Amino acid sequence: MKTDIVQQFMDLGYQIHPDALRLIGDYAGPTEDMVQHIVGSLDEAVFVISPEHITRYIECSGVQSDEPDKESLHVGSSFRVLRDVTGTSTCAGSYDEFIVYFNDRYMKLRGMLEDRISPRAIENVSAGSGQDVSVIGMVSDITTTSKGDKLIRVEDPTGVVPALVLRSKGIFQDADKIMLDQVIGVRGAMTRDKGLMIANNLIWPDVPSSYQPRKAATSSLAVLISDVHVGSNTFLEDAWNQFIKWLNQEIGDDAQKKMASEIEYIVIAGDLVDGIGVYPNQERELTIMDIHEQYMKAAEYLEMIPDDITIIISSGNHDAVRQAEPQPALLHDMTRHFSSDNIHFVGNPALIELNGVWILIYHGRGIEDFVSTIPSVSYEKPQTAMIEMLRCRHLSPTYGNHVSIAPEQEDYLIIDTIPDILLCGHVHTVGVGKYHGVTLVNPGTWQSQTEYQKQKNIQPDPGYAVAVDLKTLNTSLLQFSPA
Ligand code: D5M
Ligand code: ZN
Ligand code: FE
Repeated sequence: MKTDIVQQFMDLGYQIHPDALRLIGDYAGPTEDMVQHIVGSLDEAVFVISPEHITRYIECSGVQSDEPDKESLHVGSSFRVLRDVTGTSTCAGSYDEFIVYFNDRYMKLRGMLEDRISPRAIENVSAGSGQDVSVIGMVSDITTTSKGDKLIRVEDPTGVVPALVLRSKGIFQDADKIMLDQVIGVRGAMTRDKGLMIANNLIWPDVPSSYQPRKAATSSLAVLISDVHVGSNTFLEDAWNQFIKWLNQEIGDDAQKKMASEIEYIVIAGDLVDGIGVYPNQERELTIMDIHEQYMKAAEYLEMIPDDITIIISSGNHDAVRQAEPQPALLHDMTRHFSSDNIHFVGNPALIELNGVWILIYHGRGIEDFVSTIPSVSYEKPQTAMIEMLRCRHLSPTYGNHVSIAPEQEDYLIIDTIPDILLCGHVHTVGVGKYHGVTLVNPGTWQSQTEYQKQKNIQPDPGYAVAVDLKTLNTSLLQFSPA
């Protein structure tokens, strides 16, 4: 049956990318309309079936009928790690590695854009005249001209073209959202003499608005938290203890206790402890001065959580792993302090599956770049940054600003497959939202305002947790204050 699909593509004149072949081979769902569906969505100039085409088909299939395909729904309780850099890092930081890294980023994001745009190689457009052309490139520079227009430099492996977004055009408001080093599609007209493109369309890789999230077959709750910062003198131990009591059904009304009894998972999006030497003079703000003792204290707290709750912990910039992203999971040297076998450590980012629902966990340093670049994105509403991540299909597009990125052989910060929930932390503010079917959650922190945040006027939202019903993807915001 699988060879049949491959043959059908070839009969229609298409080639199949080796990774796409592998995906077809691995896919166990219904395939009757696969060829027709994929070919029908392709632009005329596309001759290669890419892995993205197959993934998109798999993601959309089975959910287009009114009744979800029962077999595709997950029954029972399960946790799986789907994607994580932990244990696979190859990076040493050489120049060649940067080329491989950026090439991987370009090719993957280009694959996502090719359905909607038929690009020309940039070396072939720069000499052109007035006609409409499309390119897909990485944004290497953004400037504002003296007339107030935006000039962006777009690069592909063959060349560079400057594209002008005129202030008078409707697309200008989107030009404000372009991130340096993101991959973008530009459609426009080449000027006759200057090798300049006048942009008419800007196209983001994005998540299709028709995206239908996966859902669990039965009701179960995942509680999402972040930035616990155990060991800091601003860690809110009293509020945290209330949270633990609620998990143990020791406090709350009947409905709140029932809710606690339905929790299957707790996911922590990084900064479990405050760490040591993360910023200058940090020791003045610590109650636990030793990193091992911080993790031992954290383990003590987590051991108070009922055993039947599975806990997944991702790394953050205060944790004892390399700072450059992607960050691996905590090493044995620290995880040995946790004796419960219901605790799992994953990297940052990490894509996990809980009862059939895919959750992309990213601590969220990239939010700092989105806030400093895009005027409409703010710390007060972290979900506004998370929407831009999904539009760019990248968690942290800009190289060398707030986020230090390690050049792995592939770009782990790309949002390759669309998650059903995007969970971030780091900025210590609460934000919950939906974008094109994806649930966005930033559950704030368990740390009150620090000295640094006071100076910068950062107002944290402490003591929050977000519960998600994995069957409906409905969220509830919970707040815990000292008893
Ligand atoms: O960062 C929590 C928030 O505070 C996040 O918005 C960054 C900001 N922050 C905190 N400390 C610093 C320093 N030293 N430099 C820059 N920004 C900072 P978290 O990493 O969770 O502590
Ligand atoms: Zn934090
Ligand atoms: Fe952080």
